[in-house]
This record gives sequence, structure tokens and C-alpha cells, in this order.
Amino acid sequence: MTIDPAAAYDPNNIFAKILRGEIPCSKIYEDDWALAFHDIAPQAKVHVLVIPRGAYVSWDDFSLRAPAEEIAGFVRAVGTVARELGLVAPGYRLLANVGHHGGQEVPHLHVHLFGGQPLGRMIA
Ligand code: D5M
Repeated sequence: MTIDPAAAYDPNNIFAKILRGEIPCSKIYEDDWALAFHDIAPQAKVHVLVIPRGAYVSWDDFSLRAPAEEIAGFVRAVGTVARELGLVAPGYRLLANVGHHGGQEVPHLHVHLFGGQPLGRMIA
């Protein structure tokens, strides 16, 4: 099931529950702005999700509504995670699915971070 990026934020989505500590995750990084954890169904040797602490449905919602400080904090956190995982020199890929055509399934913004192997042209 894909989600409607224009829908109101659902506080019961699975990533909101992870942020509240109601369900576990395989955490690799957290700071004031972001939480990063391993994807439950990895599509590459390294497949991590980075999510903002704030309640945003999608990249669209985040880029429209988030204060600049929060956007900067989240973007910096994504870079920090990649560096801490040692992915910068070999390279990596970032991906944010948005809405139906993007194939977004969880209605809390998440950036996929793929690496640990040559990735080819696309992971779709
Ligand atoms: O991707 C949603 C991603 O979220 C998909 O790669 C699986 C992952 N997922 C779903 N539930 C969990 C939990 N509980 N832990 C870790 N990863 C999870 P999308 O971009 O919305 O299609």
C-alpha cells in the first residue's frame, strides 16, 4: 500500500512508534534531529533509514513545513551517518520515496542510505 503525501501526519505509523521507543529498531545513530537504523528488508549490503524526529509525512511535507534549523540538522545527520559507516570513500546512494508513484509505504519521511557494494544505475 502506498501513502498519500497530502494526508495529515498519522502518529501511529511504524516510524513514529520507533521514535517513541514503542517498537524496537536496529539503531546505528541518533542526535537531536534524526534517528538512523537498519532497514528491516535490506536491498544492499548496507541499507539504513534516516528519519527526522519531527512529524513529517514525506520529503515534500518536510521541505515545505520544517524550520530551516531542522532541515539543516537532518541533512547534516544523513551525512554524519554515511561518514560514520565509512561509506564516503567507496560511495553511497540516498533515496527518498514520495507518494504513490514514488512507492512510499511508511508515512514518516525517511531517507534510504544504500552502500557497501557497487549499486549500478538504480535500485527500484
Ligand atoms: O520504504 C519503507 C522501508 O521501511 C522499507 O524498505 C522497509 C522499511 N521498514 C518497514 N518497517 C520497518 C521496521 N520496523 N524497521 C526497519 N525498517 C522497516 P518506503 O520508502 O516507504 O517504500
